[in-house]
Amino acid sequence: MKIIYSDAHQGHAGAMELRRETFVPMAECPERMAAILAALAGAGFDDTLAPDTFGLEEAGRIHDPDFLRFLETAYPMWLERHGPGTTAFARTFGMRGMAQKPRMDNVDAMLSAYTFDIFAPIVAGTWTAIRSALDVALTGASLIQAGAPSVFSLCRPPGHHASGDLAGGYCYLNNAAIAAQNFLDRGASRVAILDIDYHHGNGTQRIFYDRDDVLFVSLHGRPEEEYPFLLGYADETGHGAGEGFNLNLPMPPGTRIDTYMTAMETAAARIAAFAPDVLVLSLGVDTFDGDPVGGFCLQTPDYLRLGQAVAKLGLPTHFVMEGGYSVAALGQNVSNVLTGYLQR
Ligand code: SP5
Ligand code: ZN
Repeated sequence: MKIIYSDAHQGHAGAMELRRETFVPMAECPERMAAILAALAGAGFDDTLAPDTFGLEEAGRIHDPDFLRFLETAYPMWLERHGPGTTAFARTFGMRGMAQKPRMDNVDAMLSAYTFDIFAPIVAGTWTAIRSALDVALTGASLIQAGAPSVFSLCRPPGHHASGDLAGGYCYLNNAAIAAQNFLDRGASRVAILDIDYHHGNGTQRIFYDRDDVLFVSLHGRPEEEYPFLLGYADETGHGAGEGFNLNLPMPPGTRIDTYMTAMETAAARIAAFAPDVLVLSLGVDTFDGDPVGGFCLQTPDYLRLGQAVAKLGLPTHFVMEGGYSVAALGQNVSNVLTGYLQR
């Protein structure tokens, strides 16, 4: 399996996030990628490929043009307004009930309009990293389109919390959604996205909620107690033409592999019935027992079983990296998913 990867994410570093009452280095850090690459190399995955360079047209199929302009210009505008040595953040968020078009010359207004939480920090290298993750995702999609049975796009930053015009949850562009749309634009009729990150993929859900050409299935910590709190309930099943094409499988804190595999079987049955041309797998391993952000209890060998369950679907599979924050274990966990997949 080819691994698509670029070092160009590394400048998205030093970004801070709020934990309790202090700012701490963001859990979503560059060291995650080094840990994954090391574990993959150790497991014999040595077919690593640098991404091709794409423009923003493919991203524009999913994201709003002003939102893209915001991501590109936010940091230089922030520097000019607030000075160096700082992380750009929103101080307010959208206020329901009145139209709020941000002035595109006001970075604070843009941050307020185009981010939905306090987990979308922007530093000097953020835009370059966002662009590289886009290239990594689209290069993977091209390889599947050219006939590869499976590809791993090792994207950073992740994407599944981002929607058409909102960044949040460490996510800026929705890499998996852009890849899924790219498959459709290049001739696929139906694409399924299976999201196994610990958190609900609220961005991906929102992007495809009204559509029947993309099935979105998500396994995650239930929103009663887990981020993103407002979405991820089982009764969110799609809208209009998309009714029945969104499947949420929320699970309680402390979920272990037996419960998780039961949900995987439900997901697999729905995906098989949809009969997609291709599967995009939003791969988060923050379901791991020792993950500092997630709240499930999956063990490292369990990830082999997840990979095997994905392989059983028998579909061309585009793995797209999402979350996973236990730097000590996440490499082996990711590697186990891919190894389990190839074992079938
Ligand atoms: C892509 C992805 O995994 N984004 C996750 C964003 C979650 N941010 C919220 C962090 C909340 C931290 N709570 C710590 C709970 C400790 N169990
Ligand atoms: Zn997550």
